[in-house]
Amino acid sequence: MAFRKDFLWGGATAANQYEGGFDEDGKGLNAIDVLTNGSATSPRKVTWKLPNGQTGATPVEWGGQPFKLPKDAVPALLEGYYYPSHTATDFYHHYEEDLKLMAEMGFRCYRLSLNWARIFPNGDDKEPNEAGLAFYDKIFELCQTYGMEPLVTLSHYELPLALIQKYGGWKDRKLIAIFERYAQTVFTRYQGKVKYWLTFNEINAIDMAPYIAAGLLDSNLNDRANAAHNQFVASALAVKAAHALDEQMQVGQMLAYQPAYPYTCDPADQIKVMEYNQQMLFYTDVQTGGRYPDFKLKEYEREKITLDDRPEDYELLRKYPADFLSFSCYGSSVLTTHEEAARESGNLGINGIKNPYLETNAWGWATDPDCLRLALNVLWNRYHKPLWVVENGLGWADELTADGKIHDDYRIKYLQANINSMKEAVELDGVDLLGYTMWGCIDLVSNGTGEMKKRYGFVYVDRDDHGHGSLARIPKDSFYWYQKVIQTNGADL
Ligand code: BGP
Repeated sequence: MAFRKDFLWGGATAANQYEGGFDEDGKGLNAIDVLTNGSATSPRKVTWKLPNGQTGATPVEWGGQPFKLPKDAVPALLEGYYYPSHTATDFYHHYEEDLKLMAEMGFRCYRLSLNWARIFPNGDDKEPNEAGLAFYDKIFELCQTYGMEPLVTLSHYELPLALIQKYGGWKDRKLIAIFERYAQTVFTRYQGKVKYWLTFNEINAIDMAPYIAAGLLDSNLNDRANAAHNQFVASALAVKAAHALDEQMQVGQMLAYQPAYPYTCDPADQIKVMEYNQQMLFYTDVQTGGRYPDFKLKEYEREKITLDDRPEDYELLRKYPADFLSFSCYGSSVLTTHEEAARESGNLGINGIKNPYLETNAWGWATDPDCLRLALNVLWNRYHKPLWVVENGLGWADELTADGKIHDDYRIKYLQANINSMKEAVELDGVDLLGYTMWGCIDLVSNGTGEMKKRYGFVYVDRDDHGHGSLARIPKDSFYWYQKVIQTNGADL
């Protein structure tokens, strides 16, 4: 048997894409609550206000386009815009039904995130919001009833909006202490109910989506470097707090990592891939090794980056590394210095270079049957820490057929290949793998585009891109297939 006996099979969601209830029971606004919807070809926008009352909407960073709000603009909720996170797929009012569906599939684990602004509505409030804390009590109690181990992300692109308005987001090191207090509050409250925690979802997204990942209003390098540093120190303090409270608690890192291939055998393409890996893994290098890798120090010197750091930060980073490593991986990408050649051969798609050996979905994401084995080996061989695949899945515009069902054989095919790839990493390569949580196990709003039609779930939710629909839950064919996978511990795919 390839997977360990206690392998944590399950699914994953994020509060801002799933919960809705954006202004209920004392919840404050979250950074994403002021993000509009976009599409496969147009970015989501941040809506803002100037002190003189002028308002507007600016596209978030998208495919390397620089992002900058007008001077003095602060993100704000405006009339006349559609904000997908406000109702999402309404887990806030459907949690009993949804957790029951997860239990029916046999989930041994459920990855969710806490909406920070539900607990500290302004981020730096004197007291936490009891109603917010109580909501998650109910969730964790149900998880216990069903024997599902929760895996909880403290900040899955969730940041109280007030912390952006007041401090400009994670570029300000004051957020470290604010986050530490939040972490301590929830560790204490949920002690005995939650053992596994993650600090920042896809921490390296600071480089690709600075507003979403760190509440930055500008994609300049200096702010991004400081935001990353502050999140590193905040993560180390979370590890310290968790261990001081309960030796059983484990706090992991979460990275977005997918393999990249050179488009040609030109060594320049191979260098591009090497640099891509350096940049992706920089975050894990720091969170496991406690020091900045040399290439990054050189880059900061070259770019004249000034970190607002302290000597004791580095002691914390050394003393409190992440307990385990988790990552998201959906496919793979291709890099090249020969864009012209790729365009001429028809291999340049909406998401950059298309891999002629792989299929892509309608959003240009390549489905790669070997991506997990490759990614797991890179991470295992470099860090030798227990690994956890916490996001993987296929975004598809599922259609309800006349029989009232969703026949998502394409999703089953994708998952068969991906789970098999993971199995090879365990069986053939000896990777220590703790679990697998398929992304968006019950349909939710897309993070990248804010759309509803980009669905990942085993369960369909009746809701469209404009917020209409009954919110009824309908198990897809993949629901029954995954049930069997879990029952046989991955032996029967
Ligand atoms: C990851 C995020 C998730 C999720 C997923 C799929 O980057 O951690 O929040 O949404 O990607 O992306 P999308 O929703 O854009 O399809």
